[in-house]
Amino acid sequence: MHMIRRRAWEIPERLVTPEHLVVKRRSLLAGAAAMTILPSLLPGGAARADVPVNQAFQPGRPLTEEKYATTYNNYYEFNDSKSVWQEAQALKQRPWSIKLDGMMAKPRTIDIDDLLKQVSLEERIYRHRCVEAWAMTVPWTGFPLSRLLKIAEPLGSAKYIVFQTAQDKVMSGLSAPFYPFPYIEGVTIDEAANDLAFISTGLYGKPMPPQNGGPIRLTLPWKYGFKSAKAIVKISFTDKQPDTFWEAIAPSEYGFWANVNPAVSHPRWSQATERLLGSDERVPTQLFNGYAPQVAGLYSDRKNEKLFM
Ligand SMILES: Nc1nc2c(c(=O)[nH]1)N[C@H]1C(S)=C(S)[C@@H](COP(=O)(O)O)O[C@H]1N2
Ligand SMILES: [Mo]
Repeated sequence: MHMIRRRAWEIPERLVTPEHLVVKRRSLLAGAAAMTILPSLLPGGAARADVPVNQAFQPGRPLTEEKYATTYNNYYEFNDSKSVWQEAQALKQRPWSIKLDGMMAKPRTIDIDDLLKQVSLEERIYRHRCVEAWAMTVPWTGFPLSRLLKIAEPLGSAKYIVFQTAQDKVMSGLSAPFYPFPYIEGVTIDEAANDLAFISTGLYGKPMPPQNGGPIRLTLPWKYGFKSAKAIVKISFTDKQPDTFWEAIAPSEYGFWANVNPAVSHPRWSQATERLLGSDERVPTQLFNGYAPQVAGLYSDRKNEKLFM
């Protein structure tokens, strides 16, 4: 049978698989090959609208229910209340372009859909750990940040990649005093090249909801959540460590590295445990959010830096 594979964001909402089928399909595939192309499960034999699930990333925890992950959000451009999802619907997701600049041979602006034509999407289930000690486990659709590095072609002398979030008139929090918008985040080129570093354009098999950072955001699961900038409009390459949003606000509380570590307390609270969204269960926090085997090597030469705050 000829099967048409559509990309997640091209799917009309009515064709998206209901959540209970997605979960069932995942457990069916649990023992299958590392990357699996999914068969049709839609009624009427319609082509499945999905991307391959990368089975290399097993979260070891139940998925957070979608309704919690999409209604409890940090997005200070809107407000600081966690209840931004309704207001965020006003952020237009298309047209959307991303400016690439700084230390690169060909600075340019790319349309998001032109970028997405150059990548293969996959789904990965990652744990997410906010510095405030809540956590979730969700399926992201996207592509490795290393792929974006290849497309952008920074100069060999660039040491950092910097992400900047949109500033749109529908974001009512932008006028709040005190916060140094735009939201800027960055990592080293070595961190960006690590296979865990991900650019996400979807969540739960659907286009990324605006409140979760649609249409395109960063996903760095071994770092506290604030490193994962939402609604990216600019990506720059530089040889200087960038002044990041939260570090500028409170350097002793939210450092540049911000790697998860249960043994290093935030100045105002312990990081030893985390609260799972939905169940409110408290579970132990893990070093690098449980991703130490993949990322600890990135830091072997940086023992004297404040890697964990
Ligand atoms: N632009 C922008 N990106 C952001 C934030 C923000 O306020 N603005 N909050 C960060 C924080 S603190 C966390 S925990 C995650 C939350 O992502 P989620 O709402 O998808 O759970 O987004 C991060 N990215
Ligand atoms: Mo966070």
